[in-house]
Amino acid sequence: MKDIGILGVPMDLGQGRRGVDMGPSAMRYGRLQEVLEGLGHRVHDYGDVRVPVVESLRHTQQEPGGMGYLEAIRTVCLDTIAAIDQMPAEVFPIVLGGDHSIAMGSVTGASRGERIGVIWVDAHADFNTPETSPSGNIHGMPLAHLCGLGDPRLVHLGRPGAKVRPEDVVLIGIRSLDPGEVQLLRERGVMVYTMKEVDIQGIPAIAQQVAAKFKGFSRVHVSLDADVLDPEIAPGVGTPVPGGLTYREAHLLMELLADAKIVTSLDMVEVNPILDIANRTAKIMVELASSLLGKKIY
Ligand code: 5AB
Ligand code: MN
Ligand code: MN
Ligand code: MN
Repeated sequence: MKDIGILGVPMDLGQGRRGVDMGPSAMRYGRLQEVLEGLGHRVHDYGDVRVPVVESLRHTQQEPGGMGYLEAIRTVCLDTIAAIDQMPAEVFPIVLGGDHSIAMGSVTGASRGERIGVIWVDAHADFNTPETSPSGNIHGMPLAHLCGLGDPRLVHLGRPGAKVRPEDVVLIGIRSLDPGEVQLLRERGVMVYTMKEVDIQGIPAIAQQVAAKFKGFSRVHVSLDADVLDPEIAPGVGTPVPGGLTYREAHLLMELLADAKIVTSLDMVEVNPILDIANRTAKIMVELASSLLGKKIY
């Protein structure tokens, strides 16, 4: 039994598509709290971090997405850190996005100032810096900034310096990388399981390597981007890429991570209900959270 804290961060400033700000509502509507309580956990919902409405910021920039929203994103991430700090230290935070730029706040908050392992489950590596980014969208940059690369205003969030060591990061499900990301990931020695690796090795072997890597870590965070799933089963995302995890691969990964008992925090991001079909994507995310948090069928 765990104490779980749910926190919504309805952020849509890190990319150009409206609708991802409704992700927290969609996952709550998908009965996240009830499902986790059904597993025997104690769950408290801490509500949402306030995110400025994009129309209210239009004076800073015309185009949606992009670096013009950096200050606003920075403030939301700082508020996310503060909200997690309000949770007792033993609480397992589940942070609901919003686009993936929220992870600069959620991972920093969840680390509680300690060394933290990060399992980034995503079609993308989100390892761009403002210099390498082809789009300028900050949701493609959070992992690089957590590792200390990029714009200092996003690197030194909350406390100075990088929050994550590149060697403490594992990427799973990757199938879309920009050239600058490939170079940075290689340079920094980040462990990358592309979809090719998922196909060749299978989820069990990958989960076993991940569990071995993070054995003994006091903090391990899973950052789950809905677009890691195949768009056929999870259409409600802004940046779909074909050839993603199947329903069972995603569940098996969560089930094996649950068995390994290493994970101490989670975020679920990039669910866009406007692009979804009858809340299917949010529902799958809720089910995946339940697998990660110990759902047993037998
Ligand atoms: B997501 C792209 N690499 O930087 C970029 O959904 C896509 O949080 C980023 O993983 C996708 O714009 C960000 C082309
Ligand atoms: Mn992402
Ligand atoms: Mn993604
Ligand atoms: Mn996306």
